[in-house]
Amino acid sequence: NFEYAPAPESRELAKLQPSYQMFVDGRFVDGGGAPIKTMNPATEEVLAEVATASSDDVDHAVRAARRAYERVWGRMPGAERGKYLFRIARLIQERSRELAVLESLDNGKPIKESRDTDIPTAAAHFFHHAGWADKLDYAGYGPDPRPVGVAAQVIPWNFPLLMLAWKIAPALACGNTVVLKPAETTPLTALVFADICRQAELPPGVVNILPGAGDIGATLTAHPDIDKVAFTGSTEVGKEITRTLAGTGKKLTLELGGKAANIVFDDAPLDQAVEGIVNGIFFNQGHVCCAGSRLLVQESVAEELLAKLHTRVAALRVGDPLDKNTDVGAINSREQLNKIVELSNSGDAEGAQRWTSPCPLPDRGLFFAPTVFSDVQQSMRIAKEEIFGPVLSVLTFRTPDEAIAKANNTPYGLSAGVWTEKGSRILWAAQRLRAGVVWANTFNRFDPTAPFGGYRESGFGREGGRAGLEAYLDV
Ligand code: TXE
Repeated sequence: NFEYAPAPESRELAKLQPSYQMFVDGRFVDGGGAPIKTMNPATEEVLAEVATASSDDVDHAVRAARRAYERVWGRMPGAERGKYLFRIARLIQERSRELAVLESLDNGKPIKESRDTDIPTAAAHFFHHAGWADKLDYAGYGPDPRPVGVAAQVIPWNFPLLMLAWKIAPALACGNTVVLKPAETTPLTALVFADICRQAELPPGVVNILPGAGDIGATLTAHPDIDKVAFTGSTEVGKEITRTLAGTGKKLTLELGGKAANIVFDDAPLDQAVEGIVNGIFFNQGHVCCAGSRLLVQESVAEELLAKLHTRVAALRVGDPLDKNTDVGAINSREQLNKIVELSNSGDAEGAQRWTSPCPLPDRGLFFAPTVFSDVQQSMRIAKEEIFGPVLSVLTFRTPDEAIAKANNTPYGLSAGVWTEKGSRILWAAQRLRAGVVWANTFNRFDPTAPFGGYRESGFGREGGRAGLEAYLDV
């Protein structure tokens, strides 16, 4: 183990405030709920106190969003809305350093990921959707598509600003107004985003940000004056929201859990595949709905691949999220760490072979060493359940048909990866894999032009690109 203390200048770079208010109707206000303390998972120290909403605040925010929709935003010409979105995109870029440091402090993710992925991709989503705002007639959903109205959006803690961008950018481009609830452990960048909306002079009520726990998410999504609900989070809560909304006529899209297969065929370039496997499961500590958490490798190359994988994973640097050289940061919460520990222990109990990276870990904070389980059977919990941590389960197959059968043997259907030199095999596999996203010879690539979303218990609806607009339009 090694001693670890975060660099003191990080708080300045993140412009960290001792307390944060919520954002309703264009103003920062105190909430009626009990304030929550958000912490730095790398040290378990409190970062800031954050106001939370009460049920009355939810009602107030939904009314503000309704007024803004009816009086201003829903009637504004698309070209005008687009200008606001472009402005927001540029402000995210201008404040990217502050946002990246704040995201890494609040979430625990490595700074190189928040700097190179989360924040730039969030800006890219606003740029992309700014371009749609005056071209909705060309979206392919018929002439003169209308906005849906007021959207309730609930997001998780794994990509706090990026999930916000995936939700808010298309909603606003299509003329809807929103009330968004960030996750209770990562509310900070959403509140900086609120400040960006203020800086962009977005009309009051178009975007409202209400921090709070799950009960506020439930109150918000069930509010009678909400027209559309967009949720990213656990499959369990997704099912609960589906039951609550049944019969209400509200539009719903869900982006839930996954247990993606990353399939390596015997003709794959193995060194390249190793990089993709590592990125697939250790990116963002494995807190990724589309993480390549099941490695399916063809038997004839399994031994060679596993040896290469161990060497590569042993070289990953785990620790200080604000160190530019860190590859794997902190686990976001103690609750999540406990879940990872519990599921990993079930792997031992069910007879899988655990290999743990020999990397040193910081002496405090929430960390989990990169772990690879081999000899995994399909019946084991670590092959079936979403671990949402830096833990890879390795299974083998003999024939391509067996690979597809094993990959599809899951109630989820969000993503999959295929590693092969044969183009025809990529197309063959993509046709058969029941996954909303199939990556070929790469993994975890995100682009605002590409629709993202799942099948089955991974949810429904798409985010990104032309397909993502459908959720926010009435045709
Ligand atoms: O999710 P929750 P949690 C998976 C992952 C993880 C597990 C639990 O396996 O280990 O879920 O994570 C809000 N009505 N994913 O407990 O509870 C909540 O406040 C409305 C995969 O963090 O689903 C937060 O804002 N909202 C996933 C958001 O829902 C409710 C990302 C997500 O929290 C609510 C996160 C309710 N009844 C976890 N209850 C992915 N798809 O990437 C809670 N919330």
